[in-house]
Amino acid sequence: MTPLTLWHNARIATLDPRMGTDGWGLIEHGALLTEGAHIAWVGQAGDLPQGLAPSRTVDLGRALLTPGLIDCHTHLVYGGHRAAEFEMRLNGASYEAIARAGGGIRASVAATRAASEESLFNMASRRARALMAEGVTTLEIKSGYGLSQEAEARCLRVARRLGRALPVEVHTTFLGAHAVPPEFEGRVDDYIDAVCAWMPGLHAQGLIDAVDAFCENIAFSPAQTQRVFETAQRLGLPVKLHAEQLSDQGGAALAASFNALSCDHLEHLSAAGIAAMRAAGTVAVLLPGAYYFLRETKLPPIEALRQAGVPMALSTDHNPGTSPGLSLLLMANMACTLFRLTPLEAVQGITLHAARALGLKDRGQIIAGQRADLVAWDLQHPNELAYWFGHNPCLHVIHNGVQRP
Ligand code: DI6
Ligand code: FE
Repeated sequence: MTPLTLWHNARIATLDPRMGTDGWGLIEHGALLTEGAHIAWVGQAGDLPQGLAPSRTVDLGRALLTPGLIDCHTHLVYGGHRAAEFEMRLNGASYEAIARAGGGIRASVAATRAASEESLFNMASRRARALMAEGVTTLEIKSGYGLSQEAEARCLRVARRLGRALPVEVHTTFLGAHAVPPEFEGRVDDYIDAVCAWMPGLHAQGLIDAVDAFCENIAFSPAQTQRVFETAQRLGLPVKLHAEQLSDQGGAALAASFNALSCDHLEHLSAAGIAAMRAAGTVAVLLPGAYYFLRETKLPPIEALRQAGVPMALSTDHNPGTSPGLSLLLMANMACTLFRLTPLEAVQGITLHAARALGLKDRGQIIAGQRADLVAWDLQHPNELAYWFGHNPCLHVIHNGVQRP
């Protein structure tokens, strides 16, 4: 039998709607038993099952315990940075104009191709550690700055290696259809052929958990996106989509027709897109960091998503062009201030709904049977997670039932 660990003297925000009526699922004098990597029992300390002999007992010192945070959309592996482009934008150039002139994503592609696997690993590892320091226990990482078979494989290998080297679970997403690399200039359909041709080999190497594309007027059309999705579907890989960020391309409805796990960005999402996502059970991933950094003014249709009951997740979208931030808590705060999410919605967005955006049902709440991914915070109430910013109240992180050093 796996030994039990008892974690006690905590206020626990379970996010279990069966506990209480406000959605937080708070347990005031909480205790929790973990068995290996899973939660075996959670409840009031006074209700602890009798006759158990935990092999270890940890006093959490009245900390607030929440599910581990999940960053479900990042582009963590890339070379260089684009501070000069930020400066150009502040001097009047638009993101689209810079992209069309060969800057933007392509500049990061050049820097990524020039970087060794070791240096990509070291840079991405520092970024992952910054996210983890704020309680991230599950992390999605996309490729998309290599854009050749070899460079995409290198980035995905780096992502896999991060998951082995660090106490965080990494989910990889193949985003070959992120931009057209220079060698395919003017031959966009040929590039899509290449992306589709690389996919089986990358998948056979165990490098892909999901497939994504950038469906946008400055990137790939719905018809090109569909070809990428058809290849993913043949390989049995789930899909997700950068959809409706800068314009309405009908990408969300297309993705929903492939039962996409998530559609991400969504500032220009239409009512038809919402209906399709709702019918398919597709999660809406909102990215306030990119909205903020591009100084967008068109808000995602939050109230319509809420009314439709489409789950809303939040993520950093960490990338060198449109969201160079590494704080998921800041995204929770911005989701409230910029998008008017409630603090409960914001916290669900970086836990429960972020798990669903990755197709994961075994985490995101503190319930018996779920993974023992937990964060102890120096906070009284979980609404403070969306309140403080520029300050890290994380005390301890428990990943797979083990407290991180
Ligand atoms: N949408 C984004 O916001 C990022 N990728 C995408 O498809 C931007 C990537 C970049 O500018 O480097
Ligand atoms: Fe993105």
